[in-house]
Amino acid sequence: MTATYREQGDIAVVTLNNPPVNGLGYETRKGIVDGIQRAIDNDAIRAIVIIGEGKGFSGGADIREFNTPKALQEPWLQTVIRIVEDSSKPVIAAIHGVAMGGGLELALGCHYRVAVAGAQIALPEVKLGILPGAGGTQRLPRILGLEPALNMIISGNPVMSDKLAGTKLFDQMITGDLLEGAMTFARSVADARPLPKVRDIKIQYPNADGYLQFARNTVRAVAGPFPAPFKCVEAVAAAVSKKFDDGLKVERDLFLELVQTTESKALRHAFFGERAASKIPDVPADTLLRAIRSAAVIGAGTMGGGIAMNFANAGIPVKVLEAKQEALDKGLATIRKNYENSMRKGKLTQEQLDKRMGLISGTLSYDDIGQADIVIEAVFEDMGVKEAVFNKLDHVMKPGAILASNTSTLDIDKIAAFTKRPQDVIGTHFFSPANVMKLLEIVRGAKTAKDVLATTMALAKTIRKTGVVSGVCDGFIGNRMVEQYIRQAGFLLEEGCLPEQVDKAIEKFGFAMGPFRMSDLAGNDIGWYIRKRRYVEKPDVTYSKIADLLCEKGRFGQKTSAGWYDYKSGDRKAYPSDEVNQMIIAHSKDLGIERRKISDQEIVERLVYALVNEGALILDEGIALRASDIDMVYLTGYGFPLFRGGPMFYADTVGLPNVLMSIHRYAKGRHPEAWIPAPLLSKLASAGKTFN
Ligand code: 3H9
Repeated sequence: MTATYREQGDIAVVTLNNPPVNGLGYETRKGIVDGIQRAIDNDAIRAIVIIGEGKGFSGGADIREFNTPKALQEPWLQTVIRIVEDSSKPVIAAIHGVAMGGGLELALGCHYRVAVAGAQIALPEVKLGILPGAGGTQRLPRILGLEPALNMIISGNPVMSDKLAGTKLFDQMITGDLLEGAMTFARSVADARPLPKVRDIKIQYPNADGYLQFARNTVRAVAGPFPAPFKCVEAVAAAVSKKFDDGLKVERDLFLELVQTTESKALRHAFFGERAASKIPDVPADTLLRAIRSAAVIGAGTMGGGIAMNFANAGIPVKVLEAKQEALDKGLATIRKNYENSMRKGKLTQEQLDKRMGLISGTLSYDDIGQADIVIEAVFEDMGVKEAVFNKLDHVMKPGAILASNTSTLDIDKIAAFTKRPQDVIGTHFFSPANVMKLLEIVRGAKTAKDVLATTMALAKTIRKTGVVSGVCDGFIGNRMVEQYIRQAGFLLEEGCLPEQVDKAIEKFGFAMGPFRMSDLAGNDIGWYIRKRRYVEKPDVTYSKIADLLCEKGRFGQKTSAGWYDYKSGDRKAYPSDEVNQMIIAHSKDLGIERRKISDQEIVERLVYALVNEGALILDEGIALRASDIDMVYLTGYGFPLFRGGPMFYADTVGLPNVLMSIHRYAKGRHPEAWIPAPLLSKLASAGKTFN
């Protein structure tokens, strides 16, 4: 049973018991209704307490049920709450841990609410692309007031119960045992009539219309492609202007509309995708972890410094090793400068800065790092250099230390073979800037021990990253796919596009930055270096040589004030470059290509479907464990638009047969070799299935 009923003297206790977060799924909703009915039917019962088992009161509607018939199966949440509110005996919500979404809405339907300190109170629906659909937009403004309620609903952010003590939301704060306190409170109100109902409270707010108009304008400016925030304002406006039941109807209609939107489905996909990514089928959840109490980073460059900051931010002492004092000093100074920038922006206090800098120390000697629980190398991307580092690490690191490489493309198994302890070697591929970007690709070598993998996954959470496991292949998940994307971007230039057109088209699709602006930011020389190695190893792979010509001119991007675009000093804005555009046109001519006008749709499809097709190969080969892992890589590391849910989810929404048809069409173009449909894509498309 996911909601149980019991009687303790004259009080009935309905306990929500639907792990992990007491989601209000069909069975639980039914259990609540049954419990209320039994309590009403028993004359000996004077009041009813609803309480949550485990972590909290309730995390809200069971989002796994959304878009399934169960979600709307009666009693749906609005019905449950009406039954609670109409109960002839007082119902008291006893809150701890979390009361979120439908959980808070249920509590708002109760006649009284008591809580312990430290509970997270929120209506976070907007973060899932929906709005509170069980009275939250109507009741919260009544009980908390228009402004604080609207802020909570639009932001979705939790407020701690102690902060809300003293508002009408809580009738009593309980210290000590919650159930005991709630029952004592229940007895104290058992005979009070009439029963207080939040629905009966009048919203008092002078010039509410003016305030709501201000809210609409603000939300419109910041919500981007997401429809939910604006609809939240509309629902709250109905609470102000309409009778309670009419307001509920407005809320319900808007909820049902939003729950069907692709934006909401994408957000829910990302929510579950993030949690799914931490589960590795052959690594049990109770695997004993290695303790990570100290860390070391080899290399104080941009990457090494950013990685070290992650440890310091999480309170873990970290030693940074460099070969030369000058480089070490420079690296540590950059770290300090980054923290000072955060402090200037008000994100960090002086005390926090001092504490974090106090956790970071520099060294020139490998002997100093031997006792670290984990060491991450972030040295130059060259197998010879890696070999030297791992030989050294094998020699100095204590037994059981995790030896990690931040390589973005090199073979982790080869790196592991430089040591006598390949089971302790793993890839931790951070994304630049490493102290900011959410993604951490965790590369599992053939011999990586399960506890090393589980510990590294847990570490990702500690340092607030989204950890995604990748198998070993050239480029792992993210860069292997992006290579196909960049490859298409190059072909598009040869066939008729200019960098600005490609960037604008894909940015309009929702990418944070197009491929050419991105490449200018990262440094075109990095790709050049990788291509020189890659295409020697794979001479059959076709690619546009324009990027090489660009680098031969020394146009490495923002750092040289010239790349695919021109840059002015002190300004990161990209200005189209006549020189580059002429070079592109001349290159097409040299290749005998008659340039043509290419539509934005073709640009977007070629870039995105190139990702999808490679993603399908990666999935089929088992490099990624699940399609949503690939989506998480792209959402958290490559600026793929969140409202589209990641490349694989996006392909699902377009329809795999449609994606396949386009791939066949592009295969008739100049580069059929780049458009060989992945067998998994063909298989799923013909079976009418999806990746996710
Ligand atoms: C709603 O209520 C709509 C109503 O207004 C109207 C209805 C008509 N359902 O985050 P964690 C799972 S919309 C199902 O790692 P934490 C999660 O997938 C809902 N499952 O834990 C994971 O499963 P697994 C509004 C859920 O302690 C496990 O719980 N509510 C739900 O760090 C642990 O999750 C929200 O948006 C759910 N509602 O944080 C709340 N929530 O172990 C969303 C979680 O299999 N949830 N799971 O991977 C949260 O913000 C956090 O999960 C919470 C716990 C703070 C509750």
